[in-house]
Amino acid sequence: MDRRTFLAALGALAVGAWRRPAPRLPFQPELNLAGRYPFSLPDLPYPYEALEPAIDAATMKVHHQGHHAGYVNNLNRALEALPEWQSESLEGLLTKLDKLPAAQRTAIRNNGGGHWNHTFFWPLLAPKPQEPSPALQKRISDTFGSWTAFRGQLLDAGMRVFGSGWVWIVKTPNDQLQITTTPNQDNPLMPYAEVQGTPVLGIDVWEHAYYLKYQNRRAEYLAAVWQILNWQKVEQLLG
Ligand code: MN3
Repeated sequence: MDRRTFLAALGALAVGAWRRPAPRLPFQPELNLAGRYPFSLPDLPYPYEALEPAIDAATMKVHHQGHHAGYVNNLNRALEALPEWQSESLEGLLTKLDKLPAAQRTAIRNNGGGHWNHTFFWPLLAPKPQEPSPALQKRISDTFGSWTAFRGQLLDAGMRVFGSGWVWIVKTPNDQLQITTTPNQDNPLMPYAEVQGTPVLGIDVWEHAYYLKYQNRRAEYLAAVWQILNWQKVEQLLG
């Protein structure tokens, strides 16, 4: 090896050692909703009664102050034991769940998912009914056949969730829109999700989201939620 080849090889080695590859993720979520540890309960973007009659004030209050607050507290408790993970964003934690210590993984999956999902959900509901813009209607119709077909597919998917879970519209890493569902507090950011990607719409279909007003009538709840979806927010998330 002559001196020039040797120096080039040495240089390559040094560059290789210096540029440590970043951990590989399935995708980079284009959202940073919830900040970092210690996480806190965000205010609702409207008063508890603002979504009546579709969703009653009593349901909104217990859902926010009871359920959502519980996820935040339990998430913080799980992270107390993991100082090396406390600087991660919530999206970072959820996309890397499989890298977390097994002892805290389930708590962070359930409660981190719960905090993220509800923080995402609240602004997707609008106190004043909204018409989707022509551009959004076209984008949705191009993917799902028509606006009416899309409504049918979304609400059917919500009805088919067995037990507790969520129905989503996801923008996949290759920019396709897809309807998908997750059990419990899982979401499409997680490595366990059937369809991974950036959510642009999510609807809570846990009984706690509707039982006080609708009891077991999930179809009525979903039809009411459809009336108050914040299409401007969806369009903004679609980018
Ligand atoms: Mn909920």
